[in-house]
Amino acid sequence: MAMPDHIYDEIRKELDGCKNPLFFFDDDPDGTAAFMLLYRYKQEGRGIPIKSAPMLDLKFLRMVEEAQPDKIFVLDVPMIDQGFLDKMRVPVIWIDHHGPFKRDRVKYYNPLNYKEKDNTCTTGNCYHIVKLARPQDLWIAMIGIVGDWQFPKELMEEFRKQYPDLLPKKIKTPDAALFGSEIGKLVKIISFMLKGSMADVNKCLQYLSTIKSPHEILRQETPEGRYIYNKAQSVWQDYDRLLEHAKSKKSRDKVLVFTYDGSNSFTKELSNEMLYLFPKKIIVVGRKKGGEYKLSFRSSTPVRPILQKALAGIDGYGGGHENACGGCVKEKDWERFLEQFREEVKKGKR
Ligand SMILES: [Mn+2]
Repeated sequence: MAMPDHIYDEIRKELDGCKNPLFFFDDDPDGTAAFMLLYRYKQEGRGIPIKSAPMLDLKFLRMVEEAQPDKIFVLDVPMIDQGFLDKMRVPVIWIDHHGPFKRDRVKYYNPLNYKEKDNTCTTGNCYHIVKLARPQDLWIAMIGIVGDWQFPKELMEEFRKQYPDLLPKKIKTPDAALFGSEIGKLVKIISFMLKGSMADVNKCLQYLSTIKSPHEILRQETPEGRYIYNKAQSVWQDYDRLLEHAKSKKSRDKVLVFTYDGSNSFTKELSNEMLYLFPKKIIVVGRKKGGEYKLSFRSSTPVRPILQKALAGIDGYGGGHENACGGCVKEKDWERFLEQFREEVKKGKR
Protein backbone atom coordinates (compact mmCIF):
# COMPACT_ATOMS: atom_id res chain seq x y z
CA MET A 1 0.00 0.00 0.00
CA ALA A 2 1.15 3.45 -0.86
CA MET A 3 0.41 5.16 2.45
CA PRO A 4 0.35 3.61 5.95
CA ASP A 5 -2.92 2.00 7.06
CA HIS A 6 -3.55 4.54 9.81
CA ILE A 7 -3.49 7.31 7.19
CA TYR A 8 -6.29 5.62 5.25
CA ASP A 9 -8.20 5.25 8.54
CA GLU A 10 -7.65 8.92 9.26
CA ILE A 11 -9.08 9.99 5.90
CA ARG A 12 -12.05 7.62 6.33
CA LYS A 13 -12.76 9.29 9.67
CA GLU A 14 -12.71 12.67 7.93
CA LEU A 15 -15.39 11.35 5.59
CA ASP A 16 -17.42 9.81 8.38
CA GLY A 17 -17.23 13.03 10.38
CA CYS A 18 -19.04 15.30 7.94
CA LYS A 19 -22.59 15.65 6.65
CA ASN A 20 -22.33 17.63 3.44
CA PRO A 21 -18.96 17.18 1.77
CA LEU A 22 -18.04 19.03 -1.41
CA PHE A 23 -15.66 17.12 -3.69
CA PHE A 24 -13.52 18.91 -6.27
CA PHE A 25 -11.87 16.44 -8.63
CA ASP A 26 -9.77 16.39 -11.77
CA ASP A 27 -12.01 15.60 -14.72
CA ASP A 28 -10.01 12.59 -15.91
CA PRO A 29 -10.67 8.92 -15.11
CA ASP A 30 -8.43 8.99 -12.03
CA GLY A 31 -10.07 12.05 -10.48
CA THR A 32 -13.54 10.91 -11.40
CA ALA A 33 -13.14 7.35 -10.11
CA ALA A 34 -11.62 8.71 -6.89
CA PHE A 35 -14.67 10.94 -6.42
CA MET A 36 -17.04 8.06 -7.26
CA LEU A 37 -15.43 5.78 -4.67
CA LEU A 38 -15.73 8.34 -1.88
CA TYR A 39 -19.20 9.50 -2.94
CA ARG A 40 -20.56 5.95 -3.24
CA TYR A 41 -19.21 5.29 0.24
CA LYS A 42 -20.52 8.50 1.77
CA GLN A 43 -23.79 8.82 -0.18
CA GLU A 44 -23.89 12.52 0.71
CA GLY A 45 -22.66 15.79 -0.70
CA ARG A 46 -21.82 16.66 -4.25
CA GLY A 47 -18.94 16.67 -6.70
CA ILE A 48 -17.57 19.26 -9.09
CA PRO A 49 -15.13 18.27 -11.82
CA ILE A 50 -12.35 20.76 -12.39
CA LYS A 51 -12.32 21.31 -16.12
CA SER A 52 -9.87 23.07 -18.40
CA ALA A 53 -7.09 23.97 -15.91
CA PRO A 54 -5.25 21.76 -13.38
CA MET A 55 -5.79 24.31 -10.62
CA LEU A 56 -8.29 25.00 -7.86
CA ASP A 57 -8.44 28.75 -7.34
CA LEU A 58 -10.72 31.66 -6.44
CA LYS A 59 -12.87 31.04 -9.53
CA PHE A 60 -14.40 28.17 -7.55
CA LEU A 61 -15.27 30.26 -4.51
CA ARG A 62 -18.83 30.80 -5.72
CA MET A 63 -19.42 27.05 -5.93
CA VAL A 64 -18.32 26.63 -2.34
CA GLU A 65 -20.69 29.39 -1.26
CA GLU A 66 -23.54 27.74 -3.15
CA ALA A 67 -22.94 24.24 -1.80
CA GLN A 68 -22.36 25.34 1.83
CA PRO A 69 -20.28 22.25 2.61
CA ASP A 70 -19.05 21.32 6.07
CA LYS A 71 -15.89 19.79 4.58
CA ILE A 72 -14.10 19.98 1.24
CA PHE A 73 -12.23 17.15 -0.45
CA VAL A 74 -9.89 17.88 -3.34
CA LEU A 75 -9.01 14.82 -5.41
CA ASP A 76 -6.26 14.41 -8.00
CA VAL A 77 -6.04 18.18 -8.59
CA PRO A 78 -2.33 19.03 -8.92
CA MET A 79 -2.48 22.61 -7.67
CA ILE A 80 -4.49 24.64 -5.16
CA ASP A 81 -4.09 28.39 -4.95
CA GLN A 82 -3.21 29.46 -1.41
CA GLY A 83 -5.65 32.36 -1.80
CA PHE A 84 -8.47 29.85 -2.20
CA LEU A 85 -7.45 27.94 0.94
CA ASP A 86 -7.18 31.17 2.94
CA LYS A 87 -10.82 31.94 2.16
CA MET A 88 -12.15 28.55 3.33
CA ARG A 89 -13.98 28.40 6.65
CA VAL A 90 -14.32 24.59 6.65
CA PRO A 91 -11.60 21.91 6.68
CA VAL A 92 -10.02 21.07 3.34
CA ILE A 93 -8.69 17.55 2.71
CA TRP A 94 -6.43 17.19 -0.34
CA ILE A 95 -5.59 13.76 -1.73
CA ASP A 96 -3.20 13.77 -4.65
CA HIS A 97 -0.15 12.14 -6.18
CA HIS A 98 1.43 15.05 -8.08
CA GLY A 99 4.05 17.38 -6.69
CA PRO A 100 4.27 17.03 -3.72
CA PHE A 101 3.42 20.63 -2.86
CA LYS A 102 3.41 22.74 0.27
CA ARG A 103 0.28 24.64 1.21
CA ASP A 104 -1.11 26.00 4.47
CA ARG A 105 -4.58 25.47 5.91
CA VAL A 106 -5.09 22.08 4.22
CA LYS A 107 -4.70 18.44 5.26
CA TYR A 108 -2.56 17.06 2.49
CA TYR A 109 -2.24 13.36 1.68
CA ASN A 110 0.23 12.34 -0.99
CA PRO A 111 1.97 8.93 -1.26
CA LEU A 112 5.09 10.75 -2.44
CA ASN A 113 5.42 12.11 1.09
CA TYR A 114 5.61 8.56 2.45
CA LYS A 115 7.60 6.67 -0.15
CA GLU A 116 9.93 8.18 -2.66
CA LYS A 117 8.69 7.70 -6.23
CA ASP A 118 5.44 6.07 -5.14
CA ASN A 119 2.92 7.94 -7.23
CA THR A 120 0.04 5.51 -6.72
CA CYS A 121 -2.88 7.26 -8.34
CA THR A 122 -5.54 9.08 -6.34
CA THR A 123 -8.10 6.39 -7.15
CA GLY A 124 -5.77 3.68 -5.84
CA ASN A 125 -5.48 5.58 -2.57
CA CYS A 126 -9.22 6.23 -2.34
CA TYR A 127 -9.89 2.54 -2.89
CA HIS A 128 -7.77 1.74 0.16
CA ILE A 129 -9.91 4.20 2.14
CA VAL A 130 -13.25 2.53 1.29
CA LYS A 131 -12.44 -1.05 0.27
CA LEU A 132 -13.51 -2.71 3.50
CA ALA A 133 -16.95 -1.11 3.27
CA ARG A 134 -17.29 -1.36 -0.51
CA PRO A 135 -15.25 -4.22 -2.01
CA GLN A 136 -17.83 -4.37 -4.82
CA ASP A 137 -16.48 -1.06 -6.13
CA LEU A 138 -13.20 -2.55 -7.34
CA TRP A 139 -14.35 -2.05 -10.95
CA ILE A 140 -14.74 1.69 -10.28
CA ALA A 141 -11.22 1.73 -8.87
CA MET A 142 -9.97 0.01 -12.03
CA ILE A 143 -11.24 2.89 -14.18
CA GLY A 144 -8.95 5.34 -12.40
CA ILE A 145 -6.02 2.99 -12.00
CA VAL A 146 -5.89 1.79 -15.60
CA GLY A 147 -6.73 5.34 -16.73
CA ASP A 148 -3.56 6.53 -14.98
CA TRP A 149 -1.43 3.79 -16.64
CA GLN A 150 -0.92 1.87 -13.42
CA PHE A 151 -0.96 -1.89 -12.91
CA PRO A 152 -0.77 -2.82 -9.21
CA LYS A 153 -0.41 -6.60 -9.37
CA GLU A 154 -2.61 -7.71 -6.49
CA LEU A 155 -5.57 -5.52 -7.37
CA MET A 156 -5.30 -6.37 -11.05
CA GLU A 157 -5.40 -10.10 -10.30
CA GLU A 158 -8.35 -9.65 -7.98
CA PHE A 159 -10.18 -7.75 -10.69
CA ARG A 160 -9.23 -10.34 -13.33
CA LYS A 161 -10.86 -12.99 -11.19
CA GLN A 162 -14.07 -10.96 -10.89
CA TYR A 163 -14.27 -9.89 -14.54
CA PRO A 164 -12.10 -12.16 -16.71
CA ASP A 165 -13.81 -10.83 -19.82
CA LEU A 166 -12.73 -7.26 -19.05
CA LEU A 167 -9.09 -8.08 -18.36
CA PRO A 168 -7.99 -11.21 -20.24
CA LYS A 169 -4.99 -13.20 -18.98
CA LYS A 170 -2.71 -12.09 -21.78
CA ILE A 171 -2.90 -8.44 -20.64
CA LYS A 172 0.07 -7.71 -18.41
CA THR A 173 0.96 -4.06 -18.85
CA PRO A 174 -0.93 -0.82 -18.24
CA ASP A 175 -0.86 0.24 -21.89
CA ALA A 176 -2.12 -3.14 -23.09
CA ALA A 177 -4.95 -2.80 -20.56
CA LEU A 178 -5.72 0.75 -21.63
CA PHE A 179 -5.64 0.24 -25.39
CA GLY A 180 -6.42 -3.45 -25.82
CA SER A 181 -9.06 -4.57 -23.30
CA GLU A 182 -12.64 -3.98 -22.28
CA ILE A 183 -11.58 -2.27 -19.05
CA GLY A 184 -9.60 0.13 -21.26
CA LYS A 185 -12.75 0.74 -23.27
CA LEU A 186 -14.60 1.57 -20.07
CA VAL A 187 -11.84 4.06 -19.16
CA LYS A 188 -12.39 5.80 -22.50
CA ILE A 189 -16.15 5.83 -22.01
CA ILE A 190 -15.75 7.53 -18.63
CA SER A 191 -13.27 10.01 -20.12
CA PHE A 192 -15.69 10.92 -22.90
CA MET A 193 -18.67 10.99 -20.55
CA LEU A 194 -17.04 13.99 -18.88
CA LYS A 195 -17.03 16.15 -22.02
CA GLY A 196 -19.72 18.59 -22.98
CA SER A 197 -22.19 20.62 -20.93
CA MET A 198 -22.00 20.58 -17.15
CA ALA A 199 -25.67 19.71 -16.87
CA ASP A 200 -25.14 16.57 -18.90
CA VAL A 201 -21.89 15.68 -17.13
CA ASN A 202 -23.72 15.94 -13.80
CA LYS A 203 -26.47 13.67 -15.07
CA CYS A 204 -23.89 11.07 -16.13
CA LEU A 205 -22.11 11.33 -12.76
CA GLN A 206 -25.39 10.84 -10.96
CA TYR A 207 -26.12 7.76 -13.09
CA LEU A 208 -22.63 6.37 -12.57
CA SER A 209 -23.07 6.65 -8.81
CA THR A 210 -25.96 4.15 -8.97
CA ILE A 211 -24.51 1.61 -11.41
CA LYS A 212 -23.65 -1.75 -9.89
CA SER A 213 -21.61 -3.48 -12.58
CA PRO A 214 -19.43 -2.40 -15.53
CA HIS A 215 -21.60 -4.52 -17.83
CA GLU A 216 -24.48 -2.12 -17.29
CA ILE A 217 -22.40 0.33 -19.32
CA LEU A 218 -20.38 -1.91 -21.65
CA ARG A 219 -23.34 -4.10 -22.60
CA GLN A 220 -25.89 -1.33 -22.10
CA GLU A 221 -27.87 -3.47 -19.69
CA THR A 222 -29.69 -0.65 -17.87
CA PRO A 223 -31.07 2.75 -18.99
CA GLU A 224 -28.39 4.50 -16.92
CA GLY A 225 -25.64 2.40 -18.45
CA ARG A 226 -27.02 2.92 -21.95
CA TYR A 227 -27.20 6.69 -21.44
CA ILE A 228 -23.53 6.87 -20.49
CA TYR A 229 -22.56 4.57 -23.35
CA ASN A 230 -24.41 6.63 -25.94
CA LYS A 231 -23.09 9.92 -24.65
CA ALA A 232 -19.56 8.55 -24.90
CA GLN A 233 -20.15 7.21 -28.42
CA SER A 234 -21.02 10.62 -29.84
CA VAL A 235 -17.88 12.14 -28.33
CA TRP A 236 -15.81 9.16 -29.50
CA GLN A 237 -16.43 10.07 -33.15
CA ASP A 238 -14.95 13.56 -32.65
CA TYR A 239 -12.02 12.01 -30.85
CA ASP A 240 -11.29 9.48 -33.58
CA ARG A 241 -11.30 12.20 -36.21
CA LEU A 242 -8.68 14.17 -34.25
CA LEU A 243 -6.63 11.04 -33.58
CA GLU A 244 -6.48 10.23 -37.30
CA HIS A 245 -5.30 13.78 -37.93
CA ALA A 246 -2.69 13.58 -35.18
CA LYS A 247 -1.38 10.24 -36.48
CA SER A 248 -0.77 11.75 -39.91
CA LYS A 249 1.53 14.44 -38.44
CA LYS A 250 5.15 13.96 -39.35
CA SER A 251 8.02 15.24 -37.27
CA ARG A 252 11.67 15.14 -38.15
CA ASP A 253 12.96 15.46 -34.61
CA LYS A 254 12.04 13.83 -31.32
CA VAL A 255 9.13 16.19 -30.62
CA LEU A 256 5.72 15.46 -32.11
CA VAL A 257 3.35 18.42 -31.88
CA PHE A 258 -0.35 18.32 -32.64
CA THR A 259 -2.68 21.25 -32.01
CA TYR A 260 -6.36 21.70 -32.72
CA ASP A 261 -9.28 24.03 -32.31
CA GLY A 262 -12.43 22.52 -30.91
CA SER A 263 -14.97 22.60 -28.17
CA ASN A 264 -13.87 19.40 -26.45
CA SER A 265 -10.68 19.02 -24.49
CA PHE A 266 -9.00 15.81 -25.64
CA THR A 267 -5.41 16.73 -24.94
CA LYS A 268 -4.92 14.15 -22.18
CA GLU A 269 -6.53 11.30 -24.10
CA LEU A 270 -4.86 12.17 -27.41
CA SER A 271 -1.42 12.54 -25.86
CA ASN A 272 -1.77 9.19 -24.07
CA GLU A 273 -2.76 7.36 -27.22
CA MET A 274 -0.14 9.14 -29.33
CA LEU A 275 2.59 8.07 -26.91
CA TYR A 276 1.31 4.50 -27.13
CA LEU A 277 1.53 4.71 -30.93
CA PHE A 278 4.86 6.61 -31.02
CA PRO A 279 6.69 5.52 -27.85
CA LYS A 280 10.02 7.06 -28.91
CA LYS A 281 8.62 10.56 -29.36
CA ILE A 282 7.95 13.36 -26.92
CA ILE A 283 4.29 14.13 -27.48
CA VAL A 284 2.87 17.65 -27.21
CA VAL A 285 -0.86 18.05 -27.76
CA GLY A 286 -2.47 21.48 -27.55
CA ARG A 287 -5.96 22.86 -27.78
CA LYS A 288 -6.31 26.50 -28.81
CA LYS A 289 -8.92 28.27 -26.73
CA GLY A 290 -9.46 31.87 -25.65
CA GLY A 291 -6.05 33.14 -26.79
CA GLU A 292 -4.04 30.34 -25.26
CA TYR A 293 -2.95 26.75 -25.76
CA LYS A 294 -3.97 24.17 -23.17
CA LEU A 295 -1.30 21.51 -23.33
CA SER A 296 -0.57 17.90 -22.47
CA PHE A 297 2.92 16.45 -22.59
CA ARG A 298 3.76 12.73 -22.65
CA SER A 299 7.06 10.93 -22.93
CA SER A 300 8.66 7.68 -21.86
CA THR A 301 11.51 9.80 -20.44
CA PRO A 302 11.11 12.73 -18.00
CA VAL A 303 9.48 15.67 -19.77
CA ARG A 304 8.54 17.87 -16.80
CA PRO A 305 12.08 19.29 -16.36
CA ILE A 306 12.16 20.13 -20.08
CA LEU A 307 8.79 21.86 -19.81
CA GLN A 308 9.85 23.84 -16.77
CA LYS A 309 13.00 25.14 -18.49
CA ALA A 310 11.14 25.86 -21.72
CA LEU A 311 8.68 28.07 -19.82
CA ALA A 312 11.43 30.60 -18.98
CA GLY A 313 10.25 34.06 -20.00
CA ILE A 314 7.01 32.64 -21.38
CA ASP A 315 3.52 33.75 -20.36
CA GLY A 316 2.32 30.35 -19.19
CA TYR A 317 2.62 27.62 -16.59
CA GLY A 318 2.88 23.87 -16.31
CA GLY A 319 3.36 20.91 -14.02
CA GLY A 320 2.32 17.38 -13.15
CA HIS A 321 4.19 14.11 -13.29
CA GLU A 322 7.70 13.53 -14.60
CA ASN A 323 6.53 11.74 -17.76
CA ALA A 324 3.02 13.13 -18.06
CA CYS A 325 2.23 16.75 -17.42
CA GLY A 326 0.03 19.60 -18.44
CA GLY A 327 0.34 23.29 -19.02
CA CYS A 328 -0.90 26.43 -20.60
CA VAL A 329 0.85 28.93 -22.90
CA LYS A 330 -0.50 32.23 -24.28
CA GLU A 331 -0.92 32.25 -28.05
CA LYS A 332 1.48 35.19 -28.48
CA ASP A 333 4.29 33.12 -26.90
CA TRP A 334 3.46 29.79 -28.50
CA GLU A 335 6.07 29.71 -31.29
CA ARG A 336 8.80 30.93 -28.96
CA PHE A 337 7.80 28.35 -26.37
CA LEU A 338 8.02 25.53 -28.93
CA GLU A 339 11.48 26.72 -30.01
CA GLN A 340 12.67 26.75 -26.40
CA PHE A 341 11.09 23.36 -25.80
CA ARG A 342 12.86 21.81 -28.80
CA GLU A 343 16.09 23.48 -27.71
CA GLU A 344 15.82 21.94 -24.24
CA VAL A 345 15.13 18.51 -25.74
CA LYS A 346 18.29 18.82 -27.83
CA LYS A 347 20.33 19.94 -24.80
CA GLY A 348 19.11 16.89 -22.89
CA LYS A 349 20.43 14.61 -25.62
CA ARG A 350 23.95 16.03 -25.55
MN1 LIG B 1 -4.13 11.13 -11.34
